[in-house]
Amino acid sequence: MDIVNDEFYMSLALDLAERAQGQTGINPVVGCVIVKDGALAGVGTHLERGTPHAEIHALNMAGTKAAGSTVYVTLEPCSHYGSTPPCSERLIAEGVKRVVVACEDPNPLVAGKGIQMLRAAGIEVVTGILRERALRLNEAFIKFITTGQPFVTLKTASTLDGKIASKTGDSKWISSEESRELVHTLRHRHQGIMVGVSTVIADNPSLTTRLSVGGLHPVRIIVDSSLRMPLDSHVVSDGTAPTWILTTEQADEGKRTLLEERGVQVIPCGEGPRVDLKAAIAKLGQMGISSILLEGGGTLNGAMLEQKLVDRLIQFIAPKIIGGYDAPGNFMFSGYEQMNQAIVLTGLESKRLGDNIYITGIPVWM
Ligand code: AOF
Ligand code: ZN
Repeated sequence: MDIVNDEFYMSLALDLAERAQGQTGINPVVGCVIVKDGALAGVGTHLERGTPHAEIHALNMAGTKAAGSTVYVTLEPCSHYGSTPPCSERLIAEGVKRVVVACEDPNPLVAGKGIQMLRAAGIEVVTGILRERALRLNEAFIKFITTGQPFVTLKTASTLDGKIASKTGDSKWISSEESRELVHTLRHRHQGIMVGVSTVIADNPSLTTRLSVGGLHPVRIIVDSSLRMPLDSHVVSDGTAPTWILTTEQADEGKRTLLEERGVQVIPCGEGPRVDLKAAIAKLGQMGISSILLEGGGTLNGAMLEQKLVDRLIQFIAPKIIGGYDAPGNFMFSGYEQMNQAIVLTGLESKRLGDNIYITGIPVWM
């Protein structure tokens, strides 16, 4: 890569932040690069909630070279006392000359105050360098810190005719190996993974992250209105990751006790007969889940879409046609009458993964 302008160092800071995606909990991912006299002097990334921010690691590495340096940081330096003292204060104390910021911090405790503090101390501050990439990287944090609600990514894999299984229920495999690998990266990067109990009954999935380099398991969140969860399913019995069941006030007390005895957390959401999905999502936010990977089936996907609870959609499309009038589709709901009522996606991105097409976009909710 050629050194042309500020983007050269900011893209490194963004790479550092990107590699930590999934490990900072409800905190943002942030990267920082310090440049002194035209050479790298320090790098840092925020690793885990409750531990030092990116700027602190980079400043510690730069040592006395911090004075008079340019600091590249992917998120506005903080101005508040949280688990750690404000990064802006430290940058001022170190005597840095210039701070280049990709995007502002939407946290109401910061929201421009960090930049103000730096400018008031006579530091030159430039903002908006690679801003779009920085915003995309922290889309879940941005939603969570401003609304208290988790960011929901709906992920699905279907044939060209929109089926997620054959008419007999066979689904192994629709998508390519490359697509299935990417799913594990997505699991690592989300705090929760959500499916319906029908998926557990049909496939007995473990819903864990399996990457050659290891990875973090999301909390397994199962929507199960009438506690049909089999006690011998992997998610109940394998102890690999926490399992939470979303159910209703009508749920059978005896079955609830059996699940709780096995370490499963049972969370009533609404009177019933079905789980109140809006209430469930709000509750998951209160429980500290800031991002959810929704892996369907079709009925849960459809219900989540119908209730406008999806923030991003990712679909893998395989060049296969399976047919079947009753074969399940990826979005099952009663549907709209007019094409102008259709759910529309913006910000489309696509690429090929093996012989699959990966497509992602953001549903526009009106
Ligand atoms: C930065 N650099 O690397 C991060 C920032 O709980 P605390 O004390 O870690 O504070 C978390 C808040 O600090 C978080 O919501 C966001 O506003 C900011 N995160 N800021 O300057 C960093 N991780
Ligand atoms: Zn900070």
